[in-house]
Amino acid sequence: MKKAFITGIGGQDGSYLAEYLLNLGYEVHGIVRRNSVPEHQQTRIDPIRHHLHVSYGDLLDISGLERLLRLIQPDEIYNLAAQSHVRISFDIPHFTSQVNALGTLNLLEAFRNTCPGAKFYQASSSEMFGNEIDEDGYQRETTSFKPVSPYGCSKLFAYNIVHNYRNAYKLHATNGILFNHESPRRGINFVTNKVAKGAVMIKKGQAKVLELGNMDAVRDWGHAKDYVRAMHMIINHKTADDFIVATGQSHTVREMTDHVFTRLGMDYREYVKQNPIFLRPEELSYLRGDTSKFNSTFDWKPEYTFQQMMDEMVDFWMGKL
Ligand code: NAP
Ligand code: F7E
Repeated sequence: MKKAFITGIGGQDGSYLAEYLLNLGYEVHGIVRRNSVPEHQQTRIDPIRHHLHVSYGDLLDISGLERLLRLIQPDEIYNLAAQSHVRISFDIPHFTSQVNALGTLNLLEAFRNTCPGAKFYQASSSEMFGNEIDEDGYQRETTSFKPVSPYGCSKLFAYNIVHNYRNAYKLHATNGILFNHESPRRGINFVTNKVAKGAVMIKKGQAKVLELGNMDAVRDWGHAKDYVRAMHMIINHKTADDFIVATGQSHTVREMTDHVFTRLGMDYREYVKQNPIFLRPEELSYLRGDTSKFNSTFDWKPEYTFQQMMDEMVDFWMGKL
């Protein structure tokens, strides 16, 4: 039985990945942070909690990471933990950098010192590209990185240190450069789930308006469930490498909002207002990923279209609220 160790197991991706690996027959371990309100912290993994081995841990606590990895001796390590909200990274840049950058270094050190034969996956991000776009309108593995947020800068450090550890210490350390991916499990302060929940609240008479930031931003949105399958493929590739995972199709925030409100029989222009509080000091305007390298290496097809994914989120809130 293979053993996996997942940081961020209680997050959107961590919960889907844990389910996916359990179904493949893995023994799945993970860490969650100590929280003063523990009853809400593990809701995404509650249904599978009794199949998992969950310990308290923190990317900032290297001694705890070393102790766990020495004990577990995992075959695969997935580093999904992060302060993952881009706008909030402008409010807490030091913390974001410590967790996302130095936290990754801590985990790499623990990996190198305790179980160097394992494989390592780093949750890298399209946010590292900033506003760099190739002439044909896509970002790919060769596009240069010019991040425009503390989050993007912290993720670029992590991406680079993974390369460094791969080359310097001959470790199987990989980067998945994932574009935005969503689901009903997405935090509700990310734009897709905020719009899905907000529109359903208006439909049900529980709210009157929805306040958003920049509706002209363009994103390449896929489904988290599809993307965790990609993570497993990347970490198990015969050589450690870096891959873009995206859909290759992009939409504006406005188009996404229009789709959600139209599905609920409403016109978004009657309910959506801009509030500058949701604008960013520097914005990443446009993302569209070229997955040629990934698709020519792996047999991967997304199960969800953009529309199906948004509809699933709307249906989730219709049932829940
Ligand atoms: P998420 O829902 O925010 O989950 C992040 C998880 O990390 C949470 O469970 C969080 O726990 C945990 N965490 C935060 N700080 C930690 C620390 N210091 N030590 C241990 N755990 C910590 O994010 P996600 O959407 O699943 O994304 C997973 C990873 O992929 C992240 O690294 C993210 O930056 C990256 N990524 C995401 C996307 C995307 O579109 N979703 C795209 C590219 C890359 P708490 O609940 O205690 O905060
Ligand atoms: O914003 C705009 C906002 O916060 C998407 C993370 O998973 O993907 C995610 O980062 C767009 C931006 O995601 C609101 O300005 C408008 O242009 O949903 P988001 P993100 O910043 O793209 C990357 C790949 C990651 O790696 C990150 O971890 O939507 N937008 N109005 C808004 N965004 C939010 N959050 N709230 C609004 O009201």
